[in-house]
Amino acid sequence: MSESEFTYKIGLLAPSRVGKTTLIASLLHEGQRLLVNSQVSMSAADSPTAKRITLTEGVIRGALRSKDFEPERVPSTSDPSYFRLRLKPRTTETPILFEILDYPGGWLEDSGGERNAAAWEACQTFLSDSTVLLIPIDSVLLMEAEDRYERVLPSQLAIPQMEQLVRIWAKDRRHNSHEPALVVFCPVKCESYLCDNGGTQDLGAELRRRVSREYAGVAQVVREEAQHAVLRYLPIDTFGCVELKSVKWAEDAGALGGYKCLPRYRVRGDGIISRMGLDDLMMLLCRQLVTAAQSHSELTAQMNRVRSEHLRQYAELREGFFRDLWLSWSGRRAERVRRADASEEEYRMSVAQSASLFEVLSALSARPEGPRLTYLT
Ligand SMILES: Nc1nc2c(ncn2[C@@H]2O[C@H](COP(=O)(O)OP(=O)(O)OP(=O)(O)O)[C@@H](O)[C@H]2O)c(=O)[nH]1
Ligand SMILES: [Mg+2]
Repeated sequence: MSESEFTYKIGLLAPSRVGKTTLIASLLHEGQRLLVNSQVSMSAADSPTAKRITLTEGVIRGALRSKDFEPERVPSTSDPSYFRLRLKPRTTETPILFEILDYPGGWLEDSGGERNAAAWEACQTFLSDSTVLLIPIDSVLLMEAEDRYERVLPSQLAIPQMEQLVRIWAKDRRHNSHEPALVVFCPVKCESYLCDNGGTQDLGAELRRRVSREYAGVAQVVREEAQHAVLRYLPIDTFGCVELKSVKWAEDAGALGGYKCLPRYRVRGDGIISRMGLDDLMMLLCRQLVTAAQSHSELTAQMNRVRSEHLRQYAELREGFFRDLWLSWSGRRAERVRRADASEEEYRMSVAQSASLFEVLSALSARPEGPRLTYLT
């Protein structure tokens, strides 16, 4: 990681098996697709990230080869890991790094358990430091839990745990109210409830109603603690090529609420992934990230300007005949001038960085928002 790199943290908040890892792995693809023909490129910033993305993709593509998609064939995350994506303008050397922490969602449910309490602590620090919070939501669980199964929702969606973490996050945002703060509620696995990506029924309004109902407490916490935070709603298809065939509810003493939801999917067509909503997510992230990066770099530029002016004045300050003679003779004056020159150069560079970031911002936010993206009211 280079020193001038601006790192932007994106926090993901969801219990196990919702689709965090799949969502993160899909972001790189979408970023690259979105930036085709632009002055900006996106790539995996390190080899572990590249490896994790290709591994996840390989498993998913394999699972979509058969006629039926069996979710259990995709393994859960066992250890926390950082995904780092680099957004880089072609014209300058100043990239932005997107850092996303992926962790076993089970840790959110039981605070890391006995063995991983310390590691979970570190995950929570990362989450509360993140300017953007993504909340992936299991649409199948939410839409299929009727009648007697509805009571599993608060615990299986980990709503109380989420409210706690979101409160900490929102308090931190309030302390940094000059920075943008964004929460995106992202229903995933929603291919069978929306009709704009191969689905046959339109239950979009019902999905949204249920998200608003179940996550009302989470949204309330954000509004109480960080009034400037923006809450958006964006259903995402990371597969898009599957159709829910059936859902069974099995009694399971180990499952929160006593029942486990077991969905079965049919693979549509040739099982070619057809992502939807990720372009809007990428655009939202970039807009927020670059706005923050820009204000950060403008601030740095401003600080460098003040410092550079101060150093120049100091370098040129006349302090009386004998003192001036000593300053010149001892090389102190030359040293002051050197420092002022270096600082001026730093200032010029930080101004150039602001300009290049603005270039990225315009390239990315030129896209109009898609119809799936709305505000959570
Ligand atoms: N139908 C459908 N299935 C999905 C989608 N996204 C993920 N899945 C499946 O849901 C299961 C869980 O996805 P993961 O990405 O591993 O979930 P996770 O949140 O990382 O889970 P943990 O690692 O246990 O925390 C896997 O079988 C995925 O293939 C989606 O958009 N649609
Ligand atoms: Mg995972």
